[in-house]
Amino acid sequence: MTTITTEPETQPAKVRATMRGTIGELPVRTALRQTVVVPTFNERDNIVTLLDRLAAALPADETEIVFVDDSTDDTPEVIAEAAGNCPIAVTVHHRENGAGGLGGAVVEGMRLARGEWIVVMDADLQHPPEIVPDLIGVGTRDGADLVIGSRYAGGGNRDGLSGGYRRMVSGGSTLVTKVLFRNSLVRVSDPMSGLFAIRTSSLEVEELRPLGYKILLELVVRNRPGRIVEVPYSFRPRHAGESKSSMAEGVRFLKHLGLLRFGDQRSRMLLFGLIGVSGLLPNQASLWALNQLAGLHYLPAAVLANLVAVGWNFALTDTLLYRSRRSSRSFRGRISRFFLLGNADLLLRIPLLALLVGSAHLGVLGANLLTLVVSFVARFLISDKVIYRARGLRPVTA
Ligand SMILES: Nc1nc2c(ncn2[C@@H]2O[C@H](COP(=O)(O)OP(=O)(O)O)[C@@H](O)[C@H]2O)c(=O)[nH]1
Ligand SMILES: [Mg+2]
Repeated sequence: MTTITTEPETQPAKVRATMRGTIGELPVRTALRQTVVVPTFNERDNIVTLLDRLAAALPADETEIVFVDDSTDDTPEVIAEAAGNCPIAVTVHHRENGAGGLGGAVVEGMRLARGEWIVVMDADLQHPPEIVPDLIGVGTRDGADLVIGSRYAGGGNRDGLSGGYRRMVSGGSTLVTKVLFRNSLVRVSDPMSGLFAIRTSSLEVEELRPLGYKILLELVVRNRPGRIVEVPYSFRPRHAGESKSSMAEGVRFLKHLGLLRFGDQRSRMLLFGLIGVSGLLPNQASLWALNQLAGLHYLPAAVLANLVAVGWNFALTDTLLYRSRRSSRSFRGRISRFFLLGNADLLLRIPLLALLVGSAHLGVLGANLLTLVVSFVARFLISDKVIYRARGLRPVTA
C-alpha cells in the first residue's frame, strides 16, 4: 500500500510516496475543519475537475482531501500530479488488495482523516463539490452529528440516475431499507446516499464492518449518530468514465441488509430459506416435464425432480451463501454431502408425512408443509454446523 501526499503551494511543495505507516509523520495541522474522503476506482478523467471544483468551494487552510484508491489504471498518478496544482492538501492512499471494496475504502479514508468533519463523496461528480460547505454549515448550525446529502428530500432530485432500470433499483432498495430499518431511518429519506458529512467526534470507525457500497446505512445502524439532518441536492450524471456498480454489488447489498438487520446466523437462515423456496420452481418444472411430457411414473419422476432441485439449491448455496467458507472442504466433499442431505430429506419426510396424515389425521397439504418446515430447519442446522462449519473468525463476508 502506498500513500502519496502533496502539501499545498503555500508550504514547501512535496510529493512523497511512503508506506502507509508513516502517515503520522505528516505535518500536524491544527483546526482542520474538514476532510473530504473520496473513494476512487479508475476515475482518472474526473480528478482534475473534481479538485478544481473542491478548491473553488473550500478554504484551503481548513481542508484536506483524502483519496482512497483501488484503481487498476493510473488514477493515483493523475491525482498526485493534479494535487501539485491544488491549494488544498491532498493525500492518495492506494490499496493493492482493495479490501472491502468501496465501503472498505471509505472506512480506510475515515481512519486517515484529521478534520473535525469527514465528508464522503464520489469522484465522478455525481455529487456536486459545491455542496460540501452547505453540509458542514447546516451540521454546525443544527448541532448535528450526521448530515446526509439527499436526493429525496424537498428540493433534491435524482435526475443523474441513468435509465429507468437504475431508478427502479434505487427506489426499490431505498424502500426495502426504510421498511427494514424503520426506527434508525425515521429522519433519513435517502439511506442509499453516498454523500454525507459525519462529525468525527461521533464516529466509531472500529464498529463499522461495511460490505460493498452502502456505507451510510452501516454508519447509521451501527454508530447510531445522535442528530441527523439532511440537505437536498441534485444528483448529476456521471462526468466521465463508467459506473462500477454491478449485479454482484446488488447481491452484496442484500447480504449487507441481512447482516445488519438479522445478524449472522439468522440472515444465513433467511437466505438458505429463500434458496430453498426458489428450488420449488425447478422441482415442479422437472416433475411436470418428466411426468407429463416424458410419461414417467410420478414416483420416480418425483425422486428425479428432487435431485434437480437439490442440484439447484447446491449451486446457489455454494456460490451465494457460503462462498467464503468453500475452502473448508473440496468441491466433491461439499457436493456429495449436500446431495446426501437433500435425499436423506426424503427419508425423513415420507415417514413423517405418513405419520402426520395416518395417525394425526392432518390434511395432506398441511402435513406436507409441516414436513418441509421440519426438514428445512434440520437441513439448515446440518449445513451450517457440519458441511460448512466455520473455521476461524467471522464467517460471512463477501
Ligand atoms: N476505492 C474504491 N472506490 C470505488 C470502488 N468501487 C467504486 N468506487 C468509487 O465509488 C464511487 C461510486 O462508484 P460508481 O461506480 O460511480 O457507482 P454508482 O454511482 O452507483 O454508479 C466512485 O468514486 C468510484 O470510483 C472500489 O472498489 N474501491
Ligand atoms: Mg457514480
